[in-house]
Amino acid sequence: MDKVRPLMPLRVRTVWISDVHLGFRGCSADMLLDFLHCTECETLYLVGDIIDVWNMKRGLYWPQAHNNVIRTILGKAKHGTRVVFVPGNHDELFRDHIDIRFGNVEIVEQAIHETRDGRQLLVVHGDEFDSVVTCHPWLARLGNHAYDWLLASNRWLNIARRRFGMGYWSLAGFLKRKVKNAVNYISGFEEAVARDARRRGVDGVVCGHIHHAEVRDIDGIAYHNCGDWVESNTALVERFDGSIELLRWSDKRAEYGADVPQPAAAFRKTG
Ligand SMILES: [Mn+2]
Repeated sequence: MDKVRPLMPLRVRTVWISDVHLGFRGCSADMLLDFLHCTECETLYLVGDIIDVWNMKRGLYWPQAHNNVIRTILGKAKHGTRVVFVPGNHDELFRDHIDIRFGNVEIVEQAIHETRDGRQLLVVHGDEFDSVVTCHPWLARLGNHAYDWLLASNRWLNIARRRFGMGYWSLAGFLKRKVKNAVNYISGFEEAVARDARRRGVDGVVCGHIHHAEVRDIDGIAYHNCGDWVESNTALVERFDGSIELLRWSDKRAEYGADVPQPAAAFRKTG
C-alpha cells in the first residue's frame, strides 16, 4: 500500500493501541501505518503485545511494513509525541526494562493517564487478570484477599516460567480456546478489570489483551479496551475535551486518508 497523505490529519490529545502483534503474519501493519500517518497526538500509549516475541521464536517473519511501524512510532517519539509503552505478555521481555527510556519511548509496567476533564485512567495490558477471570463467580464471594492472591500468584507463576525459559501460559487463554461460550469469558475479563480499577480508586481503565474492542460503563467504572490490529484494527482516542472514542480504522480511514485501496482480506488475517 502506498504511503497515505492525510487530507486532514486526525488531531487528538491521546491515542491508545494494543495487540499489534508485529512479527506475526496476521498483523495488519499496513492499516496501522495508514492510521499512524493520518494521526497526530500529544501522547501515544502502546498497551502491550506490540511485538509478538513468542511468534518470532517459532520462525522469523519480519516484512518491511513491520519495520516501518517501528520506525514510524520512533519517529513520532523523536518529534514531540510522548510515547509510553506498557508491555504485554507477548512482549514481556520488555518487562525486564521497566522504567527505562528506549529511543525516547518510556517503558512502564502500568500508567495512570489523566484525561483533559480530570479523570484518572489506569493503563494496563490486562494479562494479569487471566487468573481471576476463570474463577469469577465464586471469587466475588471469597473477597479481596483471594482476588489479590490470585493476581499475585499468576504474576509469580509467569515470572518462574520465564526464568525456566518457558513461554507465558494463560489459563484464561487456554480456556478461551476450549470454551465455546466466549461471551462469558469476555464479560468475566471486563468485570475483573473494572473491579481492580474500583479497588484502586481510579475512574476508569484502558487495557487490551482479549482482542475485543469496547467502551462501556461497568458500575461506574469507565472500561476501555483498545481491541487489536489483527482483526478489528481499532484504536482509542481522547479528544481535546477529554471524551474517549473507539475508532474502527477501516470505517474511518476514508475521512482522513487518501483513497487508497483496502488491503485484501486474505492479507490481513492468517491462521
Ligand atoms: Mn496479551
